[in-house]
Amino acid sequence: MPDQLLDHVAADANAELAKVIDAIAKASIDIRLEFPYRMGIVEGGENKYGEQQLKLDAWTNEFLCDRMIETNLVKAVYSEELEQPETGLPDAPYIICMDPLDGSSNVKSNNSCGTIVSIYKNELGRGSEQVAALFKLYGPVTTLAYTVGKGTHQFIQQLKHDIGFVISQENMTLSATGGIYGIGGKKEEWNPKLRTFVEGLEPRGYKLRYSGSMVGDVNQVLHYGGLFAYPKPKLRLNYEAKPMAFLIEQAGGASTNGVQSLMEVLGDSVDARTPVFLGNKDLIKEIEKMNR
Ligand code: AHM
Ligand code: MG
Repeated sequence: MPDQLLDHVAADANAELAKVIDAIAKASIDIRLEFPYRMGIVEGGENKYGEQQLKLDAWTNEFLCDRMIETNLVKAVYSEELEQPETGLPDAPYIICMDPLDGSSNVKSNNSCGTIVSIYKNELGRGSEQVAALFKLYGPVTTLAYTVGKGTHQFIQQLKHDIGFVISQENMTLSATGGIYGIGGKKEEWNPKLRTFVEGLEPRGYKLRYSGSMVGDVNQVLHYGGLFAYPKPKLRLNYEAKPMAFLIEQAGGASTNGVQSLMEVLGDSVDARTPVFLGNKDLIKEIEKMNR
């Protein structure tokens, strides 16, 4: 069976980028095999954000770093779980930022989680300088959505007969009607204008669907349209916000930190956190207008 994901990325970008994305995709089977084995086992340590690290967070981080570096196409991997970037060949073309296991607080209860990856050429830059972004969702099946700036495309990992990522949706487009909303954190952390805006969503037809993992929640918005937000600056600009903004914008949506597109925000450090709003353009415009 031809490798549909590899061929798609090679056609939309180039063979080298396709090789890196393919290595990330192929790591999914091993990652999933570790879930039942390491589920709920606490590492005992904390990551650089002072959050408890699961055995699975640490294992997935190391496994993915190794798979990326061994392509010889990755110069450095910055990760939510690493104090210092993991380095590869100094002349390799790509720089990666990743959240190896997003939504790891969902692991204990067997709810969805995923991997988020952002890829730059030569050096880290603004979101608009990403050459690719992708997420994998470890749900009932593994899906992968990627963009290289030519639309957002979804693949499903087939396990029967031939293992491989098979295209399931090309050029995903956020639905303009209906839609769902999912907002993380506590209402008391939102400003009064935001509270009023959120209260107005259901009368406008939006339905609450919130999973507790950014990958799961953004994926729902990609499929049904609407809004995902985490207004308190908890989520990470480089590891979570920028790649998801690229994927949503390439599907016809928009992103903001409340004031400007997440694709243009310059954080004050590689580990910076940011408020995140991702979804249909009209909703994002309203949020920015409200903050002016
Ligand atoms: P993680 O990368 O450590 O899992 O943190 C990110 C996750 C997101 O997936 C999700 O949107 C958010 O944290 C939920 O956090 P909380 O349960 O603290 O509100
Ligand atoms: Mg995360």
